Amino acid sequence: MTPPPPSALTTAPTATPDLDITLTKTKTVVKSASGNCGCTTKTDTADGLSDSMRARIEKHPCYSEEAHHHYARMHVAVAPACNIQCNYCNRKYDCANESRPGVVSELLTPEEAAHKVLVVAGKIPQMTVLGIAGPGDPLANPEKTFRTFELIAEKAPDIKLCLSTNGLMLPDYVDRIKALNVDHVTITINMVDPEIGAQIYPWVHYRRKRYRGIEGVRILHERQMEGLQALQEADILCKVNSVLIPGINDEHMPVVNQAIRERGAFLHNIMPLISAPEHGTYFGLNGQRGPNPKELKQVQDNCSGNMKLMRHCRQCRADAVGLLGEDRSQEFTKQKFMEMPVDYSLETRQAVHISIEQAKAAVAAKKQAAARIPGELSAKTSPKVLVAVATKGGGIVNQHFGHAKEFMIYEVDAAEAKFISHRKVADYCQGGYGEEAMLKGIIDTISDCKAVLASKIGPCPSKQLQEAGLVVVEDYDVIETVARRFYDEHVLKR
Ligand code: CLF
Ligand code: SF4
Repeated sequence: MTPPPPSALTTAPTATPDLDITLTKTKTVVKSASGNCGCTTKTDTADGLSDSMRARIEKHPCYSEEAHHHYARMHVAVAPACNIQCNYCNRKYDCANESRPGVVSELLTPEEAAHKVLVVAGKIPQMTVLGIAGPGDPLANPEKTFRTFELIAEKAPDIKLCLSTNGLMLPDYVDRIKALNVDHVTITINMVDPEIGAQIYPWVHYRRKRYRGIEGVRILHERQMEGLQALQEADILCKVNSVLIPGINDEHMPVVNQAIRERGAFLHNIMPLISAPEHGTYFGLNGQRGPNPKELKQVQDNCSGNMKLMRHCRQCRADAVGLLGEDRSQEFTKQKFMEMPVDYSLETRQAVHISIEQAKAAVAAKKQAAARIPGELSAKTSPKVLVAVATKGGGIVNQHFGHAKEFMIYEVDAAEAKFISHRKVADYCQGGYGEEAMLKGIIDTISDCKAVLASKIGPCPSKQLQEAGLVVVEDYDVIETVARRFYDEHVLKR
């Protein structure tokens, strides 16, 4: 098959992120002058990595922040059972570790899952990773999990296999994981002190016996540490997810961070507890709240000097499909994908990946060109400001303000523009009309930012954003470049 040209990616029906970086539309329209901002760039989140390590993560959207702008993942829900109880989980919903509670998955057999993966691999060629993350624990369902991996490894060898587990059964399966060439494993570790764990886990079911309270938590903790160590010895990349639960493990998180670092974890993903009474979880029903964005950032910052932190997690559902932050699972319900023909072509996929790599290189060059050499005004002395970015992916400001379902938040100073989080918002454009109530919610969500960067913003939201003290920037360029222009104009000149 003829490889598609890079430009074909901009119009592909797969909603491939807009990778048109010829940037002919580039223009900066600063509609207000009430803020600060700017930037320089850092070209890669994988700083300090060896080439071989970079090669292992460069197409994994969770392990590489840069990759998540370009590459997609999908999950298949083949693992319904679980062997522990977390106080933030209600099993009639997806696993809260790796999904949004309240979203029910359709369970698949390994054969159905393999068909789905091949269908999606044909329709979304930038999908590079297949993860099994629930809705229970994959290693409490080992035969279904490993059978699914076997089928996919056989039929789609270019897709990376990824596994997320609570760790209880991990030490028993590291050899099998290695043999299947699963190179990325996530363990959810919320504590290394069983006293704290006893507030999170009421029971653990281990080797045909149920252990309640701290006795069970001790087993879980020991098995998690043993599993982590074994992954390191087997040279399998391990990410640790930790659910941040205010008042329970927030002050404990640096200790968790240290323990996992010592045992070779590659990446730490500290993510907020999602808790609401309607989820029917113990925490939700008992008023345990999740952290606010400031609290989350504070804990992440406290741990960030020690190892790589993941800040772009979207807490996906167990049947997620698409780029992180976009949810295309409804396009691939069981009823739909079972009727879709498989159109998997390794050659086509490789051609698309080459195009993506070319686009990434072009973005990196633009970042490099915009890089500031810190002078008198260094990162230490220059003010840090937050900006909210509307993007469809590709590392580019390329989305209309009204179409954004989330904003990426960058922290900008004289040295760099650094991605720090994303914030979900209600879609402002409802059937072509802006909704006032939505706009108020959006402004509240990004009120601590100094600017909004979008490819287009209508006059009405623009006016209200300015009245709320935000600078409105219409531009179409690499995110760091736009942020840099803004910072120069509104921070340095002042
Ligand atoms: Fe899935 Fe998890 Fe693999 Fe990624 S998700 S199994 S490592 S392919 Fe990623 Fe989703 Fe966050 Fe998980 S954004 S919830 S970290
Ligand atoms: Fe739920 Fe996952 Fe915890 Fe099991 S490990 S109880 S599925 S959140």
